[in-house]
Amino acid sequence: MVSILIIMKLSIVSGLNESHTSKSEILTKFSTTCDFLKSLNYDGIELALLEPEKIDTKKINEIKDSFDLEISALGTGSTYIRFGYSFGHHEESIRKKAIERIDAFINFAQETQSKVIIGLIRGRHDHDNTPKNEKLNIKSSLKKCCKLAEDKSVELVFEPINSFEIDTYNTIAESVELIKEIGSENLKLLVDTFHINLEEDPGFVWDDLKEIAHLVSHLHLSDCTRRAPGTGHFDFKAFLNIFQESGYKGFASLETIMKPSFEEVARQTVEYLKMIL
Ligand code: LER
Ligand code: MN
Repeated sequence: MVSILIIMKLSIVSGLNESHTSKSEILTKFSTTCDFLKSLNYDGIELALLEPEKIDTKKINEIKDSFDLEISALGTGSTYIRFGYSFGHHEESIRKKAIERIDAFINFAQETQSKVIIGLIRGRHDHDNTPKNEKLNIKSSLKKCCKLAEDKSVELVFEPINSFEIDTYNTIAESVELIKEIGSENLKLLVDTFHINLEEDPGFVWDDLKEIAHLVSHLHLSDCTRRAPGTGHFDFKAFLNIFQESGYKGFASLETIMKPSFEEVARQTVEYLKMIL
């Protein structure tokens, strides 16, 4: 099947509200969302989850396969936002919880042929920690997660996130250095246009992206306003062409404020990307 974008596969982030609804409601929501995305010729769906173990992966696979869709990646940031568990926390018990939660995501990813995003789960500087120690904790937690991912042949994708949201690994360069230092085949990079716009030097970013494109295995798209592509000034044509030219095989996944609605963002973005590509 040819992707709607021709140059790469497209997905969009959606939740399933699995912590607060029944198993059957989760599946209904997934099925309805897949049906809608298929009608727009999307190639996949990125799931932002909190408790993946509550979801029946066998049924999820049946549904996604019936629509010929992939689960492009799993967002894990709610683990930090809702539970407060993080890789960098000064308490070992909290770091252990964060790693256990990532293990649950790795299991889900293994069963559904997906990838696990490592973003906000790094956590923020806390009063009882030093920035140096926090980074050491993040590295050691990440190494443990890489081992879990290697054992299950799942890829982790590490996301540089802007410094308004998180205190460590805000830039692509710092993240690439970390990925190289850890040296796991199962640890790759995720680049998000929203964070690029805030953190990267506009004079060098296109050349820098060309240099690291081979390390990238997932992309997040949103404009500089965090709304749908085309609502701001980010150059999506230049960005996506860099990856296409580098032989990128992964997804470009829409991660925006879903206003005026999820459906409108999904629709408008397809129209916009088709127009510029
Ligand atoms: C997660 O993918 C991300 O981009 C963060 O900015 C979420 O707040
Ligand atoms: Mn992102």
